Amino acid sequence: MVRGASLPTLVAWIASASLTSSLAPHKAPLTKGEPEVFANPAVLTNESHSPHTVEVTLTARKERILLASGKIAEGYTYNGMTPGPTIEIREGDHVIIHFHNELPQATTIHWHGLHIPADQDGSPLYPIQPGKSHDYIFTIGQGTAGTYWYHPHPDVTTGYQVARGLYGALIIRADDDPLPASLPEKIIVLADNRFASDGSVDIPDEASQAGLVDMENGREGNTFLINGHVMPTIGIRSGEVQRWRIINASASRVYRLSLGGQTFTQVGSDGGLFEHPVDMKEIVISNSERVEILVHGTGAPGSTTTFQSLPYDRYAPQTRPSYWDNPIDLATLKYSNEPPVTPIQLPSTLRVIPALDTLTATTTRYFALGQGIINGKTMDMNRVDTRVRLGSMEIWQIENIVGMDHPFHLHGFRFQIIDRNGVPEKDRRWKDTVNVPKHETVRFVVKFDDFPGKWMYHCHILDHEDHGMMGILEVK
Ligand SMILES: [Cu+2]
Repeated sequence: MVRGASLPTLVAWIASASLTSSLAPHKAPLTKGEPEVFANPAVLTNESHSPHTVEVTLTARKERILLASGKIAEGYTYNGMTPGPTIEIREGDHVIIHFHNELPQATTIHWHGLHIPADQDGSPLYPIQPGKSHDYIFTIGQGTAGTYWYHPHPDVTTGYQVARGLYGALIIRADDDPLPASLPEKIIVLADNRFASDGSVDIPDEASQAGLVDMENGREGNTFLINGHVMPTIGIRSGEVQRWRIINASASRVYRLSLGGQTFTQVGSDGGLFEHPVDMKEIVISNSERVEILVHGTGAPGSTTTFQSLPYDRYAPQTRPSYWDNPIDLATLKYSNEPPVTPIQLPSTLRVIPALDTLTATTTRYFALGQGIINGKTMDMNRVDTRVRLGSMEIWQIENIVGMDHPFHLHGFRFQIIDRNGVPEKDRRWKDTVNVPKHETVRFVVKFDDFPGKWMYHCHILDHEDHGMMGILEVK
C-alpha cells in the first residue's frame, strides 16, 4: 500500500475560511481519525430564472487550505472549493458563466469535452489575466448528455494550477435519460496529490531530480482524493443499484478501477451513454477520461468492499515508480444493516449513437506521439499544425512511437474510435480522449461539423502538455 506513505497527516483537502457561503459543500474541516463520509461536490447555484438558461459565477482564487496536521497551505480554488462546484446543465440550455480570475497569474477555464465555439473553449489562445473577468457563453447541443469536467488550460502552467486544486465536474443531463431517475447518483472526481513536509503542495523545481521524473512520468501524487477526501466511505444498501459518474482529474495517473472483483455495469464514457450496457470487472480510465458505471449492491448487509485502483503500467522503465504494482485503496463501499431491497430493472438499450461514416472521410491524418512531441514538434502558439475544412469528415491515426502511454485529447470535437492496433472497436461510443498505450496505434473518425477556429489537440498528461506536447488545429 502506498496510500498515505510518508505524508503529513492530511485527511482532507478542502478549503476552510471562506466556506461559509451557500456553495459550501462540506462540514467543518475534518479532524484526524474521523471517518470521511462521501459527498457529491456541491452544485453551483443557477442565478437565472429564464427557461433553458444556466447562468453561474465562478471565481478562481488563492485560498488557504487547512490540513488535518493543523498546518495551513495555500491552494487554488473555484469559489473556495476543490474540486470546484459541479455545474449542472441540460441539453439545449444556453449557458453563461461569469468567470473572475483572482489568481496571481493568467488562467482559462477549459470545458473539457464540450462542443462549443472555439473562442469559448478556454484554450491557451484565450488567456484571462489576473484581476480580469470573462463571460463564457455557449449553447449545449442535443445528444450530448454526459459527464464532463472543467479545468484551467493556460499556456505552460496547466499542471501547476490543477495541482493546486483547480478542477470540477460538469454534468449535462438529458430529458430522455433512459436510466431510472431513482438511482442514487455519485459524482466521483478522482485526483491524486503530493504534499511537502510543511503541508504545502509539493511541486519540485523542474531542474531537480524529482522535477525531471515528474516531467517524464507526469506528476503523480501519493495521496488519493475523491472529491477532495481521502478514502471516503460510500454508503449502499444491499440490492440497491447506484449510478457512479467517475472523472479522472489526475495530472497523469491512470486508474484501473475495481470493486473487489465484483461485476459492475459500464453504461457510458466521455460523451455520455453507450448504446448498450457492458458488464465489467475492472475498467481503465486515463487522465481526463470519464466513465459511468452502475454499481450493484450485491454484498450482504453490514459488509464492506474496497474501491481500488489496480496496478497499471503506463510508465517508461527508467522512471517507473518502484511501488507502481501496488493496488491503491480509493474508497470503502459500506453496506447498511438494512434488509436488502429488490434490484431495480435496468434497460438493455440506452440510446442510439449515429455512426460517423468512415467512407465519407476525405483525409487520413497521421500523428506520431513521441516523448513530449507530436510529429517531431513541440507546441508553438503562433503556428497552425493541422488545417481542416469546416464540414469535413476525417480519420485521425494516432501512433504512439515511444515506450510510455500518452492519452490523446482533441478539443471541441467528439470522435468514434475505429480500431486499436488494427482491431476494430466493438462498440460505438463518443470519446474526446483516448489513451494510446506504448507502441500502439489508435484510429478514430471525427466530423468537423461546426465551430471554425483554432483548437488544441494534446497529450493529457499535464506535464507533457505544458512542455509542448500539443498542436493547433485550424478548422475553416
Ligand atoms: Cu504524454
